Amino acid sequence: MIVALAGGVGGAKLAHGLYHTLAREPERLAVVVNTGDDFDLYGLHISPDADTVLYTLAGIANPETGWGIAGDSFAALEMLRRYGDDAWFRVGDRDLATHLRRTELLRAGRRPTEVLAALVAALGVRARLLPMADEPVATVVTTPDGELAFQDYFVRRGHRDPVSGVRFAGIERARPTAEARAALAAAEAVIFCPSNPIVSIGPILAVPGMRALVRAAPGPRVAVSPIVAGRALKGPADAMLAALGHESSAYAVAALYRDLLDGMVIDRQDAEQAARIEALGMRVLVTDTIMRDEEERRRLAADVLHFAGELRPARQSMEPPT
Ligand code: FO1
Repeated sequence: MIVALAGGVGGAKLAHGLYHTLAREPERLAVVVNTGDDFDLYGLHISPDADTVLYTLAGIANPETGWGIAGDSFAALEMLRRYGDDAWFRVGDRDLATHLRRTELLRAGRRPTEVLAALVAALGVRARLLPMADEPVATVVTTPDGELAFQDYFVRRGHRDPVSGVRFAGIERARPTAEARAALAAAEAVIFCPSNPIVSIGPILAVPGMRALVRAAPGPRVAVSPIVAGRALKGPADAMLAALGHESSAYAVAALYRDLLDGMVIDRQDAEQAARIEALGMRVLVTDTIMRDEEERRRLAADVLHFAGELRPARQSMEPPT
């Protein structure tokens, strides 16, 4: 089993590359997705990061935005506008069906893990997609205007507010699911996708017990930096790292994960950081990490898996004999 930790568009892209690289056995891939971005709108439960990975693996993601469905229409949103709603969150008509179905199944008493599995199966995706927990967790950011719910900060206000703090409401009641535990216990490799380390991977690792499960995974743990040449490829990860007192660099991302990683993948543009990152106690692969098209997703995924394969003997020799 290859376990990927993902949130947001960058995470979905690498998960897609891994899915294709494991083409003959796609069921070997399990993607643990951030649910701290989940929220309720129009009485529906929306799980943006899960849906971004779902649509990307199903081959129906909107290629321009990375989220939402390619070629979707917005008739429902236009009608809501006529009723006076400001319709700040752009839910397409087909996307709306996902939120309707998810909400219906949740109200019928199914666990979020079961609901996501049903959506995955219906769209013909053969990898496992696993919410980080079945309990509700909500990312909240502190800004000069006070605390903001994540989608308010990110979408409604365009992630322009300086962030001085982040918390994950409800995290103390969350637990890794039986499915996530089983996947990590069987992991030949754990891949931290190039997702925001604070608000995408951060909530996953904050689930009580999750870090211990990642640390105990039998295979090597490898992260791909979402920061290239000091900048986030998408979203506010660079500004957020800086505002929270970190460097905005691949090194800072490696330092945040240092107790969990065997290897770090950084872009050629950051090659000069390799020695500093290795001094944190992990190996470094320098390669092209920017995924402009599907070919680049597959190539990066293959590089990452090959690198993990090289780290496997070192990791296994660290395991106590059973
Ligand atoms: N992101 C936006 O920037 N604007 C939107 O209107 C928006 C709508 C949206 C609808 C469904 C969905 O699954 C995701 C959507 N996203 C939108 C993306 C999303 O909320 C963020 O990218 C993530 O939460 C950050 O990982």
